[in-house]
Amino acid sequence: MFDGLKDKLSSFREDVEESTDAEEVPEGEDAAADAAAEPASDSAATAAEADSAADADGSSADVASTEEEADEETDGSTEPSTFQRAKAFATGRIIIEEEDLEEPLWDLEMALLESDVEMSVAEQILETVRETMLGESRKQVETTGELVERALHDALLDVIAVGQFDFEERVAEAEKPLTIVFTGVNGVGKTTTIAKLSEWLEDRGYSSVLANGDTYRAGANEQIAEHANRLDRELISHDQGGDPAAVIYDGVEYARANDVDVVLGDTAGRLHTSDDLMAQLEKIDRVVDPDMTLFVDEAVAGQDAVNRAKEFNEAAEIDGAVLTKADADSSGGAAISVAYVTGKPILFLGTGQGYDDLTRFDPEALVDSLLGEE
Ligand SMILES: Nc1nc2c(ncn2[C@@H]2O[C@H](COP(=O)(O)OP(=O)(O)OP(=O)(O)O)[C@@H](O)[C@H]2O)c(=O)[nH]1
Ligand SMILES: [Mg+2]
Repeated sequence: MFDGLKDKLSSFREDVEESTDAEEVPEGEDAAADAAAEPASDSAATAAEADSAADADGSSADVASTEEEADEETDGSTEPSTFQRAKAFATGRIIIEEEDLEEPLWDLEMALLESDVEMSVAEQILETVRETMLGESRKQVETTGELVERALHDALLDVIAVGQFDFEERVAEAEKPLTIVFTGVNGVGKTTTIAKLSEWLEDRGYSSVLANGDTYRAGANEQIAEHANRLDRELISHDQGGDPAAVIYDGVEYARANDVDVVLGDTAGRLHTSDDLMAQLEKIDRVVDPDMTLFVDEAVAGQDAVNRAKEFNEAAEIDGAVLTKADADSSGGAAISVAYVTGKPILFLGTGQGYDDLTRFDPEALVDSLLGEE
């Protein structure tokens, strides 16, 4: 999952390390040359100065004076503390200039865009990375690699975690029945997600009923009935051509009468531009007033999925999103962008065709995996 993006983020880390290393060597040599050229009464001290300047990042004067103090303090003692701390400070000290970042940041932006990260999201990530790296560049004893890692971690988490809430807690606290309606374009995995979520709820002790608001597509009743049979769930459906709002309403009535916790309302695939079908969604909203409307799309659709999430949210407000087929997605662009662009969280990832292939979306875990070693 998201392997392409993982590789690109790891190249960014290498790029920054390389470009700052390249910076440090000539600066160190310059400083050493300067130090050597200085008139000095004690040539040994000058050599030490030059050495430590070459080790560090060009700030020869500071380092040398710290080292001299340190030498005095450590004389006759096994305590390495001050000198070693000073040395760690000198070598761990990172000065990252804007120009060191220019090229790696440009490459990072290209990599994000190639991975289908939405433009405004990529820009936001870049801004956070730049601010973190320049603003705190003088932080002690942190290697360039660690600094890049932290900058990327914070930048990604900032955009990915927008609007996150704990879905399970929301279900636990909601007045029952809780009604959830699923929307999205054709074939993205709405019906499959409903079946998976019904199983997910069952595993956590919540009963659910399926209501087939897809009265549009031929074969939709049969398809969802197969899931209901396999999972042994009740299905409420009307004939093809019926009113989807009426079906979901009946689902809610059934749940009330039978103490069922959650109503999962399916709908036909539609484009946000199909006026008739969008009017149906409005009617569902009016008649049923669902507690949650979840937008479903495929992670593999990348930028298209991001645009559709935005358009659906504008046409008929959503509360969250489910990204399916994440198992087949290497770009990760939709997973990174949807929450930032819509202001609504991704709640689940579909990770396969089995009923158990539904994973709670955890922004922190996603960032860790994107920045992971393997
Ligand atoms: N690999 C993979 N396939 C999935 C996933 N979710 C759904 N699918 C497959 O995607 C196809 C379409 O799924 P459906 O659930 O029928 O999609 P839909 O949105 O209900 O489609 P319409 O009702 O026609 O709009 C099926 O073959 C599913 O098995 C997923 O997370 N991973
Ligand atoms: Mg369907």
